[in-house]
Amino acid sequence: MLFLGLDCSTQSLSAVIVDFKKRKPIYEKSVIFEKALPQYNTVSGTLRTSDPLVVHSPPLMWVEALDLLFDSMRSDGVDLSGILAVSGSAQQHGSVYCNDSLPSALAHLQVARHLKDQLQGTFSRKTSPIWMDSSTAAECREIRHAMGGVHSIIEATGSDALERFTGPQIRKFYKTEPQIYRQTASIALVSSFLASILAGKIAPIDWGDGSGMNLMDIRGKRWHPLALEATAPGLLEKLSALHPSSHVLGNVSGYFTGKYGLNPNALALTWTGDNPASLLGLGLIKEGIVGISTGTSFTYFGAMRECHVDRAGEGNLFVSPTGDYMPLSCFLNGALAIQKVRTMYGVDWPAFNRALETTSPGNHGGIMLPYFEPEITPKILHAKVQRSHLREEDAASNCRALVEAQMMSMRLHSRWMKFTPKLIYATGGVSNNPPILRIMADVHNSPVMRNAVQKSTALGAALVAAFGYFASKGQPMDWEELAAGFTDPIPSSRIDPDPASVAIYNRLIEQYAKLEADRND
Ligand code: XUL
Repeated sequence: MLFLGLDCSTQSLSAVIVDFKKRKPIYEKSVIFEKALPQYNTVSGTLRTSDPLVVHSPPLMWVEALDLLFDSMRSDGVDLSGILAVSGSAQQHGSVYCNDSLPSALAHLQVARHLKDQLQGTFSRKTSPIWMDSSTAAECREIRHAMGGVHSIIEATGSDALERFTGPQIRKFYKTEPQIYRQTASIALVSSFLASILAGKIAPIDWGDGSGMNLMDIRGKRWHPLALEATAPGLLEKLSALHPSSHVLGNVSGYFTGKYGLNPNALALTWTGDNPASLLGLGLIKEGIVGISTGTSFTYFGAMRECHVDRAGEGNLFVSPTGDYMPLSCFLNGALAIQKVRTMYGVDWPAFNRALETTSPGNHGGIMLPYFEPEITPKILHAKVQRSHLREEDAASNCRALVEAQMMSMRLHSRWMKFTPKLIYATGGVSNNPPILRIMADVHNSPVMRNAVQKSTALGAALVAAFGYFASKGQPMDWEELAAGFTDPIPSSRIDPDPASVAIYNRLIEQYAKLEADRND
């Protein structure tokens, strides 16, 4: 019994196939956008302009990547005919704008032609604003005001009006290009757009990714009329319906069966956001364990039964794929900031790790505020790196200062969740890097463990596919029973906090908090 999970992140499109009977992934593959699709001229999957606040991606690149990924699964000899259901996840908040030719183009995809040639005419906007875009401060203010202020919008949608969220981005588009906004027939999330291609028809938006829009009633799980009105006129007609993450859309499009040999009876499901999928892919179904994802952004999250929002407005509350809640804090200067420091000091990964191993916890008081890009948490609109008791030319200390800052910032800005982590599951980009996990364990004063599957988001999506499949056959499964065995951490990966280092960080974090509070933006 095979299930396929896809994940479209900022930098790549990945696939994980799980064998449900054996309870393990049997295949993983990624297409890296910058490498495999250089013709889109992206930097790590993103398009930049002279304004550092504006960050978009070309949606056609994601479309072309789908063909490349299925093509490489085929050339790897994967027998796609055994797959029973497909779901996926994608970077959250990004939006895709299409004209009224999309439904017919999706319904008539021809096997003999590439997806990109058949879908390129369907976009009303050639680029998609993504989660790294922070150019909508004015629109956030307007939406927040129209919804009755910061507390009202947080209570209504689970988050303050935030620059990267879809509603403020849609409002900016409506204000700057009203004509094209009017001509736009449908606005999708990256997740629902890609789900539409797999299903051959416009897909709903799931509750998990829908919570990252400032448009969904976080408790009622339906579009919030006041939020729609505060965002742009006629918006409801452009959005698809909201559904649970494991909603079955029908069978996969004939394009994928005819071209790549997917089974015509394979089910296509709704897709969700990468963070909600990751929650599941780490097995965080009940409250207790914290997940830290170390992708392009670093995120800190867990499962929560009650709907408990961050009244200070920094963190976000999403619906989890299980229907419970998921509090999350997102830090933009994650893996890309590490990449920047490595480039700046000319250190490869082994040298970066050596730098962490040869410097001491607390860095002799050397602290960095690591805003290489505008930051989401805390909100920093202008990129600026600040150092305290840290010489810029000291490469090794700067490597350590960066990772310590990332971990201390996470600890500080996740206090609202009221979780004291007893155990952290680390996943994503840099989580196979023990010196980074050592700092994570010591700063958070918690054991850290890793899973065997690096691609926990795509794994989560494959589990959503399995859940939807069994439910559709009238054999619904409990989420814990479903995830059991897939998400167990590797026992030998456990790193326990070192009490002496924990004591150092308990002091250093106060200095870090002060430096952050006193920063001059
Ligand atoms: C979460 C967020 C990021 C993206 C990255 O709110 O903005 O984690 O989902 O893909």
